[in-house]
Amino acid sequence: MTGAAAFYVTTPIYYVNDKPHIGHAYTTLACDVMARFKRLDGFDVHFLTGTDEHGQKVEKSAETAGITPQALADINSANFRELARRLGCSNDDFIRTTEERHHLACQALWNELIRRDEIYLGHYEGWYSVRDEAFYGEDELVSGPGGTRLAPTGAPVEWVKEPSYFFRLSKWQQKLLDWYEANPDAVAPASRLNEVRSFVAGGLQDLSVSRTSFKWGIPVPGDENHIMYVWLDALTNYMTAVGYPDMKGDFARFWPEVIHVVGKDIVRFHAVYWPALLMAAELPPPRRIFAHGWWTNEGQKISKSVGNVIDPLGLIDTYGLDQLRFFLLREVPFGNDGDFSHRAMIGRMNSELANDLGNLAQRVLSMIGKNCGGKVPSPQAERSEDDRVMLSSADGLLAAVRPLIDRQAFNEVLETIWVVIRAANGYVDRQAPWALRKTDPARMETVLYVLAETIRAVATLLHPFMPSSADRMLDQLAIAANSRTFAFLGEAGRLVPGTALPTPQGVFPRFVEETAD
Ligand code: ME8
Repeated sequence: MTGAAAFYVTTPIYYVNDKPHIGHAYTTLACDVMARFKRLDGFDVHFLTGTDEHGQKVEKSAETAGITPQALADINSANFRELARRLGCSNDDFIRTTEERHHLACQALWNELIRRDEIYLGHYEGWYSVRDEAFYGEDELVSGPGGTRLAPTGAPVEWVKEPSYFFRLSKWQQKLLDWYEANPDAVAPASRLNEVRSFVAGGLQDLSVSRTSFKWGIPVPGDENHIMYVWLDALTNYMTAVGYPDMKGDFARFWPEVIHVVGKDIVRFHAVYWPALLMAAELPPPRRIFAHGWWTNEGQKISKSVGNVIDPLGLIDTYGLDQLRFFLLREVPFGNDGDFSHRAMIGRMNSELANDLGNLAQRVLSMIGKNCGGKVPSPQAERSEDDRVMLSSADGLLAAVRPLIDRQAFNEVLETIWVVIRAANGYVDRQAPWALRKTDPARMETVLYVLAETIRAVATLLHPFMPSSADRMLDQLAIAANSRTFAFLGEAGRLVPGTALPTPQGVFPRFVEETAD
């Protein structure tokens, strides 16, 4: 279409056995920030999220709830779709694995693997965890209470014995090791790459890819007693959504320029099984898989049984959407584990949003309102060293943050922007434009112009993280809706002196905790 470079970003598709929580919101938000950033940077973007609706786990949950798996899937899929909307996500598509387009894609991939003799019929006997929807080797199990056996994740396992189709995963061991070697950025962060690499180097068994002991899934073409292993089904969604098995159109446009963002719990499926399946079908593996860390709640593992699941919608109601988006990506380096606490949330809101950014915008814009007749100030041609340093650090932001976004270093992007915000507050204090008003009004206009330009750069680059707050800041600078992309940063989109500005309004109020009387 446009000739712009393609960028495809995906979230995991979430199981519909449960309601969405903060962990799901986190992954989806991170992908939204990337999608928005790349769109503003001129890329041809496709952003996908959705739901994983098949498998034994969903079948069992539906049974417990006394409804059909399809009914359970309909209810919970709608919850995940609504979550993405409430999070302000800009996803281009929302896939459900119960859709016809997905059945077609899975069956096409299956047939292709059969045709290439990458799948064969055998017999599976071993351990399976329904909660993880994963097979485990004897040597991977850990002992649980009362001498029971558990999966390494702590999930219960059961002994399964049934006919099964197998994917020749073992055959791809060296090819995978070669792929990691040749593409050192394909699996990130490095700690996850090492984990995956040593798993593969330790030897791979063929992977059981069909089940006969339950029904809720996509039938194996030509052998309908079997349904496809839910992970084979689920992983294929990333191709379904760009039109596979049609290899022209969106597939040609976006594949393999894709980054799969996942939690660290499912890195093996994405960084071992998925590239092997693709290579076996002679399709290129994804460009990158990034596995982020795990959130705990006030220091405790989040779990339904503990009853400490955090509802992201409740957090939006309490703190505001942009505040939540900011906090989650600011608080911990993406890739590390993080702890959610109300104290930390309020701390970030008050120090960084209200004090640093809110105050900067508020005091600069209200000085412009009062002292420049509510118009963009007119700078003098002559600039001091302090002016030049300030403006060039604002102008240099895009180049500084681009490589950080490409490494999914969201907290570093925000820190880089905050360095400029803090510098701008220091510049205001040093230049004291309120004093210049009397002594040197022309100089005051220059200082306020430099600051207005700095706010423009900061708001434009914060847009992917906090879209509506950034828009409100850009509204206050009277910047046209179509002049807010990164192409307008710096000289290309300088504010025009004399442009009338609306009355300034605070964007980031302090959060005041209600005290119990
Ligand atoms: O695994 N902290 O779905 P799922 C951070 N259907 N992220 C968390 C989290 C936490 N405490 N809890 C969940 C599945 N997540 C499969 C995926 S993809 C082809 C199939 C996030 O509903 C994180 O992204 O169990 C994790 O990988 C995902 O939710 C698991 O979602």
